[in-house]
Parts: sequence; structure tokens; C-alpha cells
Amino acid sequence: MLNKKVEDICNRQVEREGYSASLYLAMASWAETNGLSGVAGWMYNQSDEERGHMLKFIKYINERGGKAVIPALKKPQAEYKNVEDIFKEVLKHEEFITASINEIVALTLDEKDFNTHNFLQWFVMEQVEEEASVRIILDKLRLVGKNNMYEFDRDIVGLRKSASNATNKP
Ligand code: OFO
Repeated sequence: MLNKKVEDICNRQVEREGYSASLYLAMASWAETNGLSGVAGWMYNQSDEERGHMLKFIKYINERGGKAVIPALKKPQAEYKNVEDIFKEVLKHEEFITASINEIVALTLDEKDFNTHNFLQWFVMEQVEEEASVRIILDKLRLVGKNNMYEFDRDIVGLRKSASNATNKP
């Protein structure tokens, strides 16, 4: 049975994962309406993954005798300067999510909730992978510069998370 503190912080994460899904949908929509179908595809995919993360938390909370609360989500930013601006925002957001997951991990140790601690290990690894994949994209963006967005948009299709981490999936 989840204690109230752990249940509440897991519900906070339901909201944060849901917001991640919305944020990446907003970015997908921006990219799609700016002729960047490769970037849009990456963002749609990422949004689906985030919904998967939210579902993992919802199901875990309910399975452990808590009650998952489906939150209202704040409206994500709709306009962006350019693709680099978008991916810088993605990295900032993922770093925030990593810190958020780490806070839950720390609480589970304080509360001696080793089941939830174990459940969270998948997310700890996922965050390493997500941050790394966005940093690779930002490096590539710096290399291509602003003038070769056509090529970048085509290449990003191959820049999904590395195959070596393919087992770390929801
Ligand atoms: Fe982007 O990993 Fe969940 O939020």
C-alpha cells in the first residue's frame, strides 16, 4: 500500500508526464505548420512516449492501493523561434523531469518504500537516455547551422534513441 506522501508525489508526476506529452504535441504542431515534417514526427513520437510514462504512473498508483488523479494541464507554449529554440526547451524540460524523478527516488528511500523505489528505476534509466538523445540533436543542429534545415529535418528521422537502449521501453 502506498503511503500518502508517496502517492501524492507520484500523482504530481502523473501531471508532469501529461504536461510533457502536451508540450511535445504543441512543438509537433509548430513544426508541422512550419514545413518541418521530420521534426514534427520526432515530436509526435516523443509525445506518445510521454503519454506512456503518464500511464505507467497511473497504473502503478492504482495497483498499489492509491488513487491516480487525472489532472488539468496548463497550456503549453505554441510559438517558437526556430528548431534550436525548440530542442533547447526540450532539454531544459527533460532536465526538470530528471530532477523530479530523482526527488521521488529520494522520498522512497526516506519512506523505506522499496517497491516504488524499484518501479522508478526504469524512469531513472529513461531520463539518461532522453537527455542524451536531445543533446545529440542539439550538437547536430550546431553543426548544420541555420541554413541547412532541410537536411536536418530529413536526418532527424534517424536520430531516435539509440538501438542499444531499445529494451528500455514502456
Ligand atoms: Fe521525457 O520522459 Fe517522461 O517526461
